Amino acid sequence: MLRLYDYLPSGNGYKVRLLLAQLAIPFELVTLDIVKGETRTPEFLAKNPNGRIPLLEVEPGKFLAESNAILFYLSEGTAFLPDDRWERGQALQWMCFEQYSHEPNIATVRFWLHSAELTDERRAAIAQKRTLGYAALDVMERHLAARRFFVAERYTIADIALYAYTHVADEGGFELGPYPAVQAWIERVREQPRHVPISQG
Ligand SMILES: N[C@@H](CCC(=O)N[C@@H](CS)C(=O)NCC(=O)O)C(=O)O
Repeated sequence: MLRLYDYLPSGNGYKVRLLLAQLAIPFELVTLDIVKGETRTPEFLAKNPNGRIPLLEVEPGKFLAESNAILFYLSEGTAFLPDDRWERGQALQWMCFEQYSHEPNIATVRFWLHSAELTDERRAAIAQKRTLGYAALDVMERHLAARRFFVAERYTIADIALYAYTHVADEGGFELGPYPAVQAWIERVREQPRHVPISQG
């Protein structure tokens, strides 16, 4: 059985939990507390030298890190990953956008405000991250203004990757009021079969 190393408030981890639920793939969940440094122990670093969750153990001793790589791996051959070469390229484009322009800003501010210590250095960095986070939301709003989903007009792993931190952006102080197309898309994602919330606790 697949084993997922995860931290339940994590949106990166949630992407994987959501896809596994929607594919109806059973898995063993191993939760680690990242705030207590549980992904930085020698035991965990032997599994993922980058010291981060999510981490998927696909078979004993064989590990895959990086949430979007895990989405890509799990969705191969399913309706969540387009077959068409151009649509696949677009899915990867949005997943790279998520990792470079969205997550480092929107997710990081949420983490700092909720789970981590808000040091002076982090407080100073929040203003710039807020500007960049809103810039990412602007890009999403423009793209979704005339579309139902990010790629191929249907729900794919690109939507899962972007939904994870967008739907909890308010927890990082991001106001979604000025983003009606993003809000409508959030609802469409939520209505997909076998949807599960980020935290069921
Ligand atoms: N690019 C990675 C980011 C993973 C990541 O930042 N994980 C965080 C939680 S969301 C983590 O494990 N942090 C613990 C640490 O850095 O010690 C992905 O998409 O999976």
